[in-house]
Amino acid sequence: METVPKSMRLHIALFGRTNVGKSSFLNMISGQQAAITSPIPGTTTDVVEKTMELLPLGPVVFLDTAGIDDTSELGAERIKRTMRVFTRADIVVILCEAGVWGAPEERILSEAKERKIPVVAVVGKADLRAPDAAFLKLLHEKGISSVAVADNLSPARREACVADFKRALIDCCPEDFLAVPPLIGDLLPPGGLAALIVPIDLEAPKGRLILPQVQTIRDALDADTAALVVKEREYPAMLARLKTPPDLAVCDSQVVDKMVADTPPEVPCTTFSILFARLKGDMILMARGAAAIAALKPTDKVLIAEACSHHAVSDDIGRVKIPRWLRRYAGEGLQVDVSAGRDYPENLSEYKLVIHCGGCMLNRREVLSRIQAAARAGVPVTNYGMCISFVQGVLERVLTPFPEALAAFREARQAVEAARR
Ligand SMILES: Nc1nc2c(ncn2[C@@H]2O[C@H](COP(=O)(O)OP(=O)(O)OP(=O)(O)O)[C@@H](O)[C@H]2O)c(=O)[nH]1
Ligand code: SF4
Ligand SMILES: [Mg+2]
Repeated sequence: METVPKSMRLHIALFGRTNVGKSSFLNMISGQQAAITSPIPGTTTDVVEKTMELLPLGPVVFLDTAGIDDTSELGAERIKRTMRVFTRADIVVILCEAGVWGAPEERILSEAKERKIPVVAVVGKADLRAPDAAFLKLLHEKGISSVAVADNLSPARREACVADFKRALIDCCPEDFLAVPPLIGDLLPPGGLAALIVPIDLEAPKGRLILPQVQTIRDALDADTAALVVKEREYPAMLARLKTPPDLAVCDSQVVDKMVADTPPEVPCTTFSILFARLKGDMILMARGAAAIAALKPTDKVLIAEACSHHAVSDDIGRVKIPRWLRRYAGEGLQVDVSAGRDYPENLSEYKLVIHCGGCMLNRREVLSRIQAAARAGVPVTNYGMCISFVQGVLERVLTPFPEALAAFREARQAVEAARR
């Protein structure tokens, strides 16, 4: 289970005051010394991640954070890092002590509420002071289910505590973790065939396929269908060999123009990027966002947001190719900024468009959180794949398997054209 990518795990974030017992709780749940604990407040100084299999929930990752009330010299920076964890939390756990509920707990609760993240309270150090009826009532009134724990329980009591905690997690676990949205299986008839067109270029890792391609193959197999994997050069010859055409063709966005040219018009086709926009993000919003490319002016600013700082190659897609295509489309003066890794700018309002990468290293909530940040600032957002398909003039063709997204794109495109007249 250690091989499950982090992005597919339920992210459970532990928040609370310094010294409240966050790291001790993580160690108790994992049955390991995953994080350092000590009586000195401010022991955890940065986010500690612990992946594990939490049955029956499945693969999860716990995020232990620095105390939210850290007043030390470096406290402000630590709190900033802690607050950033909200962007990738699927469930927020507030660690507190019985009878102690004040500004730090309210801050965590309001941050979670604003982001619509479910909350569970863990009342720690229950051996020193168990939560009384008044405290439990307070939590109940706030709509938070709670579990009382201590770090020195007998194995049987510990088991019972862990079971209570799991039940609380399952009760509030976001729907998409219990029923993961489809990737490709629903687009194929039973026993159907998908042609997956995968370029093997300089950016392709040596000796293996990349995660989105592997996940797509696996999803096709899970749906009792077949996947034919082929490079773009061999694709036409492979099509000619088939007795009946594939039920769906899917390609890497970089060869989308060639795929569309080679695919018979009656065969639906799309890109990996669009499949993942549906799985991870808001496909309709991103389809709408792609129309904003048509409105770009040479003096505008665009943000390219890469979710990880992978090693950039000379003809990098995000840093070189997309800016080149966009400038060709909108004018050479177009300013293109790139953000990489977790440093997603807080102020997005100066941008006319955000173009996000596929986000394969992010979980669904973090992708949605980034999309929402742009939407909140009134900035259209799309992704690499939709942007490339747009500038190549084939976005409508690759959106046809998704009528709602296609309609959203057409509507936004018409609005741009109308505004121009
Ligand atoms: N008696 C008792 N002590 C506990 C319990 N849980 C934690 N402690 C003690 O409380 C102190 C702080 O525990 P940590 O787990 O390091 O607390 P933390 O919230 O991670 O603290 P920071 O990382 O500094 O923010 C340690 O001395 C622990 O041994 C508990 O259930 N009962
Ligand atoms: S799609 Fe985004 S998260 Fe995935 S490798 Fe590329 S930059 Fe990183
Ligand atoms: Mg700690």
